[in-house]
Amino acid sequence: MPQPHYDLLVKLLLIGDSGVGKSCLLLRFCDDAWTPSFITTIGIDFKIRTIDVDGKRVKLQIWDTAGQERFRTITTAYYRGAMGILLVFDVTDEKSFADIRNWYKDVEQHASDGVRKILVGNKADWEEKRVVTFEQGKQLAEELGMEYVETSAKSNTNVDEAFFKLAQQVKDHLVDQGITSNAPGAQAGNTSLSGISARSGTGNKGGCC
Ligand SMILES: Nc1nc2c(ncn2[C@@H]2O[C@H](COP(=O)(O)OP(=O)(O)OP(=O)(O)O)[C@@H](O)[C@H]2O)c(=O)[nH]1
Ligand SMILES: [Mg+2]
Repeated sequence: MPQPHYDLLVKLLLIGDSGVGKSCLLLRFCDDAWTPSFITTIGIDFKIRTIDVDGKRVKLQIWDTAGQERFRTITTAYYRGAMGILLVFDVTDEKSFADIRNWYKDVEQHASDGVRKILVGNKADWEEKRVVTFEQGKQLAEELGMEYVETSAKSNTNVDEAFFKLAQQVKDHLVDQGITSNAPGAQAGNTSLSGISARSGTGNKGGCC
């Protein structure tokens, strides 16, 4: 069997209200690209990027969900397989910030126990429209037991940091469980995390980078 080009496969999930910039964050992280046009995600999409974490090749399979309510049944089906979740709001949109509590409840209800989470306040470049302060974001993150990162997909600020921080947390958790590799051909019994499947899945659409 050919050797896989990674040590760990890590599945991440982007959730949050429609329009907060989830797809733009993923486009920036995987393709270093930006688009000002808003093409709402239909159902679910994914991209891939392999990064280095503490000398390990970590293949990130990042699922980008539709924020629109009408896709909720499809999107929540993907929570269970996620090892890390980015809860995203828009710092210029008060409602998207208030809705984080609902997204958090959805995570508690549908995601696996060992899942790692990070709160992301996006569109930090848009200072004149900002309605949520950094302190408010940080406070909510602390209350919900997460780290807080402010990003801008537009100006490419802290986008890598957000994904790297979460990947690091997931990797540390896997290593704590004694899982140093979950690539195909890794030792049997060394492939799952507290009910979180660490195996590769296939998307129904989407591209890779
Ligand atoms: N100023 C600014 N605009 C952004 C930023 N990120 C995204 N946008 C804009 O916000 C709009 C929505 O971005 P998307 O990434 O499509 O939003 P989404 O969260 O994926 O939305 P759904 O797919 O409907 O859930 C687009 O017009 C983007 O150009 C950012 O960092 N700064
Ligand atoms: Mg989208």
